[in-house]
Amino acid sequence: MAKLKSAAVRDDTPQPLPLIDLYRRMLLVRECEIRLAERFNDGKIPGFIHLSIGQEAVAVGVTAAMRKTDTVASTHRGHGHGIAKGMAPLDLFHEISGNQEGPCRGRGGSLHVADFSVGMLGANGIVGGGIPIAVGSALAHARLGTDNISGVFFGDGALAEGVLYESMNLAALKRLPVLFVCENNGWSEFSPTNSQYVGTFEKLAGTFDIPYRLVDGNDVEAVHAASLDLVGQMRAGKGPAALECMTLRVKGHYEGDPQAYRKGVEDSREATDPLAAARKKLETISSGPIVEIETRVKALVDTAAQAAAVGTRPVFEEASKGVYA
Ligand SMILES: Cc1ncc(C[n+]2csc(CCOP(=O)(O)OP(=O)(O)O)c2C)c(N)n1
Ligand SMILES: [Mg+2]
Repeated sequence: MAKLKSAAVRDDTPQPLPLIDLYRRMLLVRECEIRLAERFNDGKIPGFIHLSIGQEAVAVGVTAAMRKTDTVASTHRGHGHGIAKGMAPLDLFHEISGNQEGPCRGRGGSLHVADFSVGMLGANGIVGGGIPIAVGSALAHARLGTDNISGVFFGDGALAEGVLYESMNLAALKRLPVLFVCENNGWSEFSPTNSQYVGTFEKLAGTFDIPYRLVDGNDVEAVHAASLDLVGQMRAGKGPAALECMTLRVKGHYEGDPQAYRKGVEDSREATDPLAAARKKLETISSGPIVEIETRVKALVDTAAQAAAVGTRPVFEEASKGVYA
């Protein structure tokens, strides 16, 4: 691999972010998704949406350890990853509404929303589909001689996908700066993941000699601290790393999922709301800034949702424009 450029610390290299800022970012994700659910239930959004409510600490804790020029690839549950990586709520809403103003001109929608301007390489409708994309992006970072890194979010359902193994192998072999982030919520669509996968992510990482960390995925500070640590090592040229975040999918697999399969099933996860937990901790310091932040975030999301509601609808004649290069 190309040698990294000299290790002078760039001034956009993330430092530990205070809890209040992490809370603001989680709230932005949560408010955007609450608004998306409302619009979906009003029939205003084409296709399906998969919400990450309850899992915000993973998206925020990880991306807060990244620069704008670092890249992330995502999953079918990708809105939070995009917002946390720096997408503007208005851009997200336009894209998911299928509007021309979206960063993919409305062609990506919820399942393939991408915004390269902030390093969001895309949500992905294929389980595990983002993983090799992140490895390719890490290869590009290395070939260009930068110390940018690449991250990929995937669910525990992707642990049963062969593409993960090939990607981890290649990243380890070439010492590529990829952070493999498993969002372990115990569910793979409508089935408990333990009915589909016999191993563990820890053992898998060990197979490829990839350093592995396990964190409480509902504790944003824990996710952030572990991510800063691993990303720092990756920037120093130490190759890929693996982070497993234990979390809870609060809602159904998709918005509107009746969840009959979940009835009477004891969820193995504690129902800890990452936002409530962060807020409780912040309140012990001072409650003034919290309320101010909540008011500002809600106003921002409201304004964005209203603007996207009157966005430009696609024109049929242009359907194939921008699709072929
Ligand atoms: C290759 C592939 N197989 C099956 C599906 C159908 N499918 C959609 S989501 C999902 C499970 C996802 O579980 P996980 O990866 O843990 O993510 P979570 O939904 O829990 O966030 C499946 C099997 C798919 N989209 N792609
Ligand atoms: Mg899952």
